[in-house]
Amino acid sequence: MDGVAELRAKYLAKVAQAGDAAALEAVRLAALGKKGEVALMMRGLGQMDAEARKSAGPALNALKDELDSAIRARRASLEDAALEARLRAEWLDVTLPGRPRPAGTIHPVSQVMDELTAIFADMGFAVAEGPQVESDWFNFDALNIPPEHPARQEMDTFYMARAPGDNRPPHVLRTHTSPVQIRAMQAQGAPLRVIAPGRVYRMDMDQTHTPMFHQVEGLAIDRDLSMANLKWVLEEFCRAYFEVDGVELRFRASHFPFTEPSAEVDIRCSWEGGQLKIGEGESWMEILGSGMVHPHVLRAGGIDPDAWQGFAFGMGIDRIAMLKYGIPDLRAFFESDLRWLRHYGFAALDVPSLAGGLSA
Ligand code: 2NM
Repeated sequence: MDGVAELRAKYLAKVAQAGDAAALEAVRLAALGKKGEVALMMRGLGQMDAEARKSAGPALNALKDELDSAIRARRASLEDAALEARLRAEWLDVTLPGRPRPAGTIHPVSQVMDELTAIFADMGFAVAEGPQVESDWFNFDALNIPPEHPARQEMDTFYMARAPGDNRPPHVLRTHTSPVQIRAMQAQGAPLRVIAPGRVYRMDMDQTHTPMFHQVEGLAIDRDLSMANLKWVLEEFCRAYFEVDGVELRFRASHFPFTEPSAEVDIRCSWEGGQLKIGEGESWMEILGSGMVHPHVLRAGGIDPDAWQGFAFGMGIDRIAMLKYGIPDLRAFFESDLRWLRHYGFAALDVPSLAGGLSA
């Protein structure tokens, strides 16, 4: 039966030409599928006489087996070729050097905030945040700052506008982060340990002042807290932050409306050769304000001053960043000069931790 030879030649050629798995499958169905040409011929065997069937049957079976093997072989070689192409395309030279580090850096203020957070977290302080636009009650009254207090005068505070005819007291841009502490007292009650880092605003602009700067305040409330606990916390903080064991602090009596007694805290340092060294020398540098929280302030926070005491402190983040990292000019902090940021910025991947090194 010469049909077999023709089919064989036709389908072996098609198998060889099939360029991918889908084309090959189409060839397989056309030849060997239920309605394929080989199946049709096999069905034709029934109409043949016995003699013809005797030679045609085995020939068709042999053809079926041969085409089946050819298709399998072709499929295997197509798969090999596809894998080969993929390996060539996905080739990777693991000996290449690393990519250059990303252009962005962490601003010194952010770096120092992360350092502060790690140090105080280790002493059990959580981070609290609050709005930068505050009511005058949270920014002043709650902190025992009466309406006639000089800090309330227009010259220091940025006041928000009210709609014409609205005579309620205007909101302010917070002049310290203390309102966050009042909110924390009200929301969480006593005992409490929080720090409040963030932006604050005062109408002041010269060599050492910008109208927006960063402050961190700390507040601890518990039974039987005293200035001794305050002093230990501040010493621990300075030791960890400035990374020197021999820090020495000096407390000077002072006055703040929100604390009684109040103290300004100086750190022993030396300026020899114009270089600041913390913990040695004969100079003292003021670094923060502190005190025992005034009973009026505790009450504003919903805390009973006969049952609880609190200590609190506040310091300028920008200033302690300048001291630690040798940055000379405050105003450059907020100019977004890329050369300054590249020089004083920190790599995005070295996150400060007490275990891993704060500024390593
Ligand atoms: C300072 C100095 C002294 C202070 C007080 C409070 C509050 F809200 F808890 F009463 N927070 N921070 C405080 C005390 C801040 O900054 C120079």
